[in-house]
Amino acid sequence: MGAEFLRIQLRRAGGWICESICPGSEFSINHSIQLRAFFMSRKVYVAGNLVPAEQATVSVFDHGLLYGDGIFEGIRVYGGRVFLHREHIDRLYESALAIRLEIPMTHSEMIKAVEDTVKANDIIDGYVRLVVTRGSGSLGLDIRRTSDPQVIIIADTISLYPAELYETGMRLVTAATIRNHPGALSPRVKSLNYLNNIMAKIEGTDAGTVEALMLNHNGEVAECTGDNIFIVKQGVLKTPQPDSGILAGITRNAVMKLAVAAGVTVQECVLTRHDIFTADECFLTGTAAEVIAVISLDGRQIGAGTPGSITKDLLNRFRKLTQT
Ligand code: PXG
Repeated sequence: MGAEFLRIQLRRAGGWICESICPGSEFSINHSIQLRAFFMSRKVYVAGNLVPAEQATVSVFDHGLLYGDGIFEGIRVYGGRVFLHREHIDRLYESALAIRLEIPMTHSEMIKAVEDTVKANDIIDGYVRLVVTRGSGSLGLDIRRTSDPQVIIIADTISLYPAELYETGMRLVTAATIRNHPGALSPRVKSLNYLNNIMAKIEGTDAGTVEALMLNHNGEVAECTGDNIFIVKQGVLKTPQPDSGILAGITRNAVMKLAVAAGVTVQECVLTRHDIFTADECFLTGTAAEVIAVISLDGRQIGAGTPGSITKDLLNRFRKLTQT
């Protein structure tokens, strides 16, 4: 749906009914209420200013759009506080360094801009999407012919995995699509090109799961499409090392620290599908997911087929951390 079309719909007199979408129907009314709520209340940070969402635009010549040339962060807000803010901003700047993108703001300016955006949108519990694009340029790859990297900050509510999955645990399948080879584009860069993960996510969706496991170029376990993976075997917590071709997740790091504090041994090591099949417990971590149990992989039940005790304990500890 084009922005101009949305604008016309939203400006229509007579109570915001999107007649041309589906005249007078419940869908039309609900849809228009949602659109109005989004556009009327949201303020988006773009080009150094907080502007109404409908005015938040970037050029079609921006290389973020033309080539996926840029980086992003997904950050949670709990109780009005930006969670692990410094860690996310540090990772953003590391991604920028890796792709030779100069962010036109300092770390502290970025932190303030995120906080201002959260406040302007009255977000108490929600989500921040922070995007930095290469900026607009010519129809060619040369970064020297681009200018004005764009910093975009969107603060919104968050959509999580269905609540019952936190009780039951989720099923997982392995995607045929492998994770990007670290020698091509390092998965440690949270780049605007997520097609690798999206292709794997489609495979999960086709198989009826909400996530999919991705292996690396060596056939070892890497991570899921938007979450890191852990197993528990004989009381030891294990997770693939960053070099195995994964995003070094901020939640992953926080959970490893919580585990150590709880007296659990943590190992970063090579894991295969066999290790997952034969684990006592398995769970995923991510900004959106927090900590969520996995109860089967490719039709093989993991452990007792229910969320394990260490998984549940770490979820509790993590939730406490988000509230402190
Ligand atoms: N691996 C990948 C490939 C991810 O994209 C994680 C692991 C977990 O990292 P964090 O730092 O979040 O613990 C991610 C994060 C989204 C969305 O909107 C995706 C992520 C985070 C937030 C939102 O799809 N992925």
